[in-house]
Amino acid sequence: MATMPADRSPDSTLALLRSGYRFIGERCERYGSDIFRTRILLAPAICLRGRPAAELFYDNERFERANAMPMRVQRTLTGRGGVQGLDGPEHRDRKSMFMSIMTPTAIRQLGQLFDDEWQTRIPAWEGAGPVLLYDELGRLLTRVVCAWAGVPLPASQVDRRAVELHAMIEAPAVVGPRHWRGRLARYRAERWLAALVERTRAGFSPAPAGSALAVIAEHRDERGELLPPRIAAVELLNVLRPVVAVDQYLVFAALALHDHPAWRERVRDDDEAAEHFVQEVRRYYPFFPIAAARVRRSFDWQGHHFPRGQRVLLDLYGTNHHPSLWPQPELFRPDRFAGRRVDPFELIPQGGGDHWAGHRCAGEWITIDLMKRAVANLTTAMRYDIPAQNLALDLHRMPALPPIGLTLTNIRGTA
Ligand code: HEM
Ligand code: MYR
Repeated sequence: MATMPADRSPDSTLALLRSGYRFIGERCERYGSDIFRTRILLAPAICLRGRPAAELFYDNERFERANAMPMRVQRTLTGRGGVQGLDGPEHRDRKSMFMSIMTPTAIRQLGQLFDDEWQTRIPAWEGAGPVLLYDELGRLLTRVVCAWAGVPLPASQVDRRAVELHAMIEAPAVVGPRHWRGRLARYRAERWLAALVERTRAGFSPAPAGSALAVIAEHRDERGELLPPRIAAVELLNVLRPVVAVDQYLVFAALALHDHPAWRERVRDDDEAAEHFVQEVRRYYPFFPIAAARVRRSFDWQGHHFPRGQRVLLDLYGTNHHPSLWPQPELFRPDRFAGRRVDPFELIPQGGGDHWAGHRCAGEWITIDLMKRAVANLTTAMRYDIPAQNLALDLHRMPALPPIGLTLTNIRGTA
């Protein structure tokens, strides 16, 4: 057996929360190894990064997801009883429910709603003072995703639901009030959506055919049973929350356009350049740091032993920044995607492998589509200034955003 480098600390949970996105990468560099042993939440865990590691991690024969996510992540970000923690036939069934929502037509409809809403907002932004892009896009995406998903949302409720969805995204990896706000937000949002599912099933709040609400409320599992209302709420939130989370990538895209102004011209009329730009935003900027699984049954890999039940953490950020996959990984260079096949285990900001068979993100195509539309809107639908402000990314904080999330001023529509 090869010896696996090991962290000396009796427990590294706090170090992981404090180091943030570089926790695994820093240690891999220190140990000269893409695999090492540590202790997280008082139990042994194996950390991995790189292409072979990603391919291993997405092998369903070797890993499972039950009890893999720390409870603090389940109680805020993902919820409990949803697709993220399922395995085997149950996962296949639930995942196919999500994938059935992601048709090209549905993705186009969401994108059209997003563009329309963006156009509608421009006059309000023109008259306004500084516009905080993260908050503004959070509200915009909340309206758009609820309309698309068939979830009724009165105008008076938009702010509150947007704040709740943001709270869930910001909470999993922090301690203190921000974490507790995320827990409370999840509790409230699950109650709201479980009641909606019950009303929909009873015929009081009909959902448009094919909408996420209709698909989830009517879904029957492999035993022919409807999902319990609370689980249906968790799954509906697995659509609403991450669509709103795309706002972080949209802020990063705006930041990248600001830092690399030559790309403003290049993305404008060139779809391929826009595609490379968006892929580089997903690769370069930090968002979902780590995926977690447990060893399903013991095995050996590259001379290392993986004992049954052990937690394994795959460094998504670190794989996207791995020096052997990405020359000069700390440079933002969209051209690196020119002529490069996008490999399912190399570019993994939203997980790797296959969307249907594994846990790769169900919303990856939506994310890419919304990012392209936002880049087009930022470069063609309006002009704006970015006043002096602190735009440094804080890689110690998960999720990382510039401190006040990017402020635009002097917005003018071009229409
Ligand atoms: C799973 C990231 C947007 C729905 C995941 C995973 C990651 C991820 C890392 C887990 C992969 C794993 O466990 O191996 C992101 C990021 C997004 C995003 C960074 C950008 C904002 C979306 C969108 C949707 C979505 C827009 C839906 C409309 C899901 C679902 C899963 C998932 C349902 C669970 C899949 C499963 O367990 O099989 N996402 N996601 N995500 N994502 Fe996303
Ligand atoms: C979603 O809402 O599902 C997509 C985006 C969420 C990004 C959240 C980033 C911070 C997560 C820290 C989790 C640590 C996992 C071990």
